[in-house]
Amino acid sequence: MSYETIIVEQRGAVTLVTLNRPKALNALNGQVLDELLAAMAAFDADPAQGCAVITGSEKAFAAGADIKEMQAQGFATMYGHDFFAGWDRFTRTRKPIIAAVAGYALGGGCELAMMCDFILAADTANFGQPEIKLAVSPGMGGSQRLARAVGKAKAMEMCLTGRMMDAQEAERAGLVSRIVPAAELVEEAVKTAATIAGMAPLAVLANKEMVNTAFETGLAAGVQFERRLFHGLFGTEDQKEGMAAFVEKRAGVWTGR
Ligand code: CO8
Repeated sequence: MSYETIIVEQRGAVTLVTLNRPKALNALNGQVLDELLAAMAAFDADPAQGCAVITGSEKAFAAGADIKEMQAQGFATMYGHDFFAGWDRFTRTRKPIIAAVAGYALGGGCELAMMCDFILAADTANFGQPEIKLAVSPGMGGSQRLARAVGKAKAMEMCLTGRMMDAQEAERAGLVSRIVPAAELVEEAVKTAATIAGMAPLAVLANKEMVNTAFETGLAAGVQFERRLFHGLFGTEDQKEGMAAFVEKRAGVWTGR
């Protein structure tokens, strides 16, 4: 499939998706959503692909949902069409997705980064939920995911004032996993994704699913869920191979079964 607002490349077992609306600082409109959903569905369905990276430009990961597209909308169309509900499908991608963020990740851009499984930030990254300045609010999960990621105080201040958080503050607050120099961001993200793609595929799915469950459930139920998935992995060929390879001091060779 050919895309107009994103560029999709395969680097070995890594799918690299670059948001590509430079004139609008990668603002997320309906076409970006449709194309990202199609790209993620193809990625998830391709057994040769193990991990994805989503990135933007040096200046902007994405400067938000497309304000020009939303400007004329009213309650009836927004509510009637459940505007932005499509993004929930993005979060149901089963294989891991890394957000590689340089420059602005604002509004929907910050929300998209937080919908990915973790964020690698360039030292130039700036995160924010400035929707209140437009007399609206986050609408793609930002108030919920930011509060879970950085806690109430910072999330509340950012949503109420629109203040941006730079990469250093974001790392201290736990919003991003690591900061890397901007010039190395995509290369480092692809390298990290390749490491993940080199793991046993069912173990990758299980690890992603159990960490995500931590945000959906209480501790006892989450621990139980983890243990059951852990037990389940002992039904895979790759568990036998992984433990045999350790004992025999060699690298494991995965079948995905
Ligand atoms: N939507 C549409 N176009 C945008 C957006 C955007 N979010 N951001 C930037 N652009 C466009 C600008 O309009 C401009 O276009 P043009 O050249 O045609 O005038 C171009 O990108 C370049 O932008 P600037 O000239 O403003 O570039 P600067 O370097 O001066 O500033 C900023 C960069 C600070 C990032 C600035 O562009 C900015 O503040 N952008 C808007 C940030 C923002 O408010 N984002 C939140 C949007 S709302 C949202 O994401 C979720 C809403 C949830 C609604 C819930 C509904 C259910």
